[in-house]
Amino acid sequence: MESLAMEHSSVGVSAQPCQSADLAVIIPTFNESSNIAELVRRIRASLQGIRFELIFVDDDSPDRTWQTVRELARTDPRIRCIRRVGRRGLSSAVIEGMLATGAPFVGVMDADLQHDETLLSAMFGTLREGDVDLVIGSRYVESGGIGEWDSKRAAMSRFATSLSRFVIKQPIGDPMSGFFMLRREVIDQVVQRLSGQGYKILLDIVASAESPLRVRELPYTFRARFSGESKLDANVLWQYVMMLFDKRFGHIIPARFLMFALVGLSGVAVHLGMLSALMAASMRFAVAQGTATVVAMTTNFLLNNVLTYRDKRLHGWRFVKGLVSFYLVCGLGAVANVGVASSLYEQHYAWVLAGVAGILVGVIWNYLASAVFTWKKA
Ligand SMILES: Nc1nc2c(ncn2[C@@H]2O[C@H](COP(=O)(O)OP(=O)(O)OP(=O)(O)O)[C@@H](O)[C@H]2O)c(=O)[nH]1
Ligand SMILES: [Mg+2]
Repeated sequence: MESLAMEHSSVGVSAQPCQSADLAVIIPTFNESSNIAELVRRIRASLQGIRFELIFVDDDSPDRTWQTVRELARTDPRIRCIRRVGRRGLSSAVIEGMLATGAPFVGVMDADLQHDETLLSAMFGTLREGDVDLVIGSRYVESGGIGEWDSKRAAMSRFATSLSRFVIKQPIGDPMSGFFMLRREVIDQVVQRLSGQGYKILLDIVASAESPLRVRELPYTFRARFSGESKLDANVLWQYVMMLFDKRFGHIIPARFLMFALVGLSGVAVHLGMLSALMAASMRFAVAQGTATVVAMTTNFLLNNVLTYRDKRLHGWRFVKGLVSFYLVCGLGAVANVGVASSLYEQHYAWVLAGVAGILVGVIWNYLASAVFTWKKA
C-alpha cells in the first residue's frame, strides 16, 4: 500500500483538483507530427493568462502524430490526444474533440500553422463579452486575406464559398473557415443535427443552427503551411458537395439515397445501350439481356463505389467481395421488384403503376441491403 502511494506521488498525482479550462482548442490532425511542437509553442505564447486546454484529435496518423502529442502531454497536462483508429474525417474528428471537453468556450484550428494563433485571445475576449455566439477567423472580410494561394486555388475557394449560400441563411464572409471559436451551448444545440461529413465543420454548424447565430468575423491572413502535406483532394471536394446536398435536402431525402438512385438511372441507360448493341450483333435475346444486366450492375457498383460511397471506398480484396455481394443484393432486388409489380398487376392496377412500384421496392431494397452488406465498413 505504502509503495503504491510512493509510486503515485513520484508521478505527480495531486489530491487537489486543479481548475478546469475556460477555453478548449480542438486541433484535428492527420500526418502533422512535424508541426506539433511549433504549434504548441506558439499557442502557449499567445494564450498566456488564459486557462486553456488543447485537444488533438488524430486519425491514427502513419507518421505517429498521436505519439508526438502524447510526449508533450507528459509534461503539460493541458494537452490531450484522442487517437481514433479505423476512422477518417476532419469534421467528425472536430465534433469528437468538442464533445470531449467541458470548457465553456471551444475553438477549432488546423495544425499546420496556416491559422494565425495570435488571433485566439482576441476571439476568446470577443466571446467572453457575451453578445456573440460564434467568432470566425475570416479571410474574406476587410484586412483578411488568402496569403500566397495561386489563382486556381483562390477561384476554387471563392466558388465553394458561393455554393455555401445554398445552405446558410445568414450573411457570413468566410463560412468555409476552419478557424473559429464558439460557446459550448451552440455545440450542444446543434450536435444532433450535424452531418459530420467531410471537411467543412463550421458550415455544418451554422447550417444546423435553428435560429441565426450571433456572429463576429475577425480578419486574419491565411499563411503557408509550416511543414507536412495538404490533405485537400478530389475526395474532399466531393464530400463537400454531398454535405451541401444533405444540409439542403437531407430532411426530405438522404443525399446518399438520391445519389444511389441517380446511379441506378444511369444503369438503365447502360443496360439499354448494351442490349441494343448486342441485339444489333444478332445475339439471342435472353443472352443479350443477361449480359446487359451484368454490365449494368457492374457499372452501378463502380459508380457507387466512387461517388455514393466515396468515403467508404472499397479497394483490393474488399472490392472483389463487395462486387459479389452487390450482384447478390441486386439479384434479390430484381426478384422483389418483379414480385411486387406482378402482384399489383394481377390486382388490376395499371401496368405503369405496377412497374413503378416494383422499381421503387427494388431500388430501396438495393440501397438498404448494399449499405449493410457491401459498404458496411465506416
Ligand atoms: N483527424 C483528422 N484530421 C484531418 C483529416 N484531414 C485533414 N485533417 C487535419 O485538418 C487540418 C486541415 O487540413 P489541411 O490538409 O491542412 O487542409 P487545408 O488547410 O484546407 O489545405 P492546405 O491549404 O493545402 O493545407 C490539418 O490540421 C489536418 O491535419 C482527417 O481525416 N482526420
Ligand atoms: Mg492546411
